[in-house]
Amino acid sequence: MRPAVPASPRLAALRVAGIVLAALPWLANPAGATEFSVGDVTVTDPWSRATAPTAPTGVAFMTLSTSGDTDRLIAADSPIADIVELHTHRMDESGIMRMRPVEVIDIAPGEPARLAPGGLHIMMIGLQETLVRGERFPLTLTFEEAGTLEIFVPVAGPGASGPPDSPN
Ligand SMILES: [Cu+2]
Repeated sequence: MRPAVPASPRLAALRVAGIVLAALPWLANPAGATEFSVGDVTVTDPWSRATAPTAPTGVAFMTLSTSGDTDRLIAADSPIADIVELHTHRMDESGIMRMRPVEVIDIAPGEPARLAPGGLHIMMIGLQETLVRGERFPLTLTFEEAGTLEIFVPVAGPGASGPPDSPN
């Protein structure tokens, strides 16, 4: 068994509301967080944002943690996009935040990698489908040590700042 992720007030509220995450085709820990695991690596609360029908790109966010040694996310892939890249945001010379591809995303023991708006994210380029709020899409993550893991990413509203069930 892996250590449980601490419950957040949001997730506690979800349980009170009687939303049964366990009925969905992904793993839910007792705290109600959405989790996927392979080897020592756990992916917690993946989410994405709805896109306009003509949008060429989409993003995915999540937290990556390891219960063992250091690992690295080295690739991502999805049938809904032509290319999937690992990205971060960096300030350019003129003070504008711009996205940049990164080769890997490090996951150190006790230092989860938090993919979130304004920072690290997974970029889906050449979207083959519109990302619709309330739906989810498959995403395959490849870790250097833990190997390959397929997750399902729930889609939140277009301006969401967190997973679909959080108050936006
Ligand atoms: Cu990006």
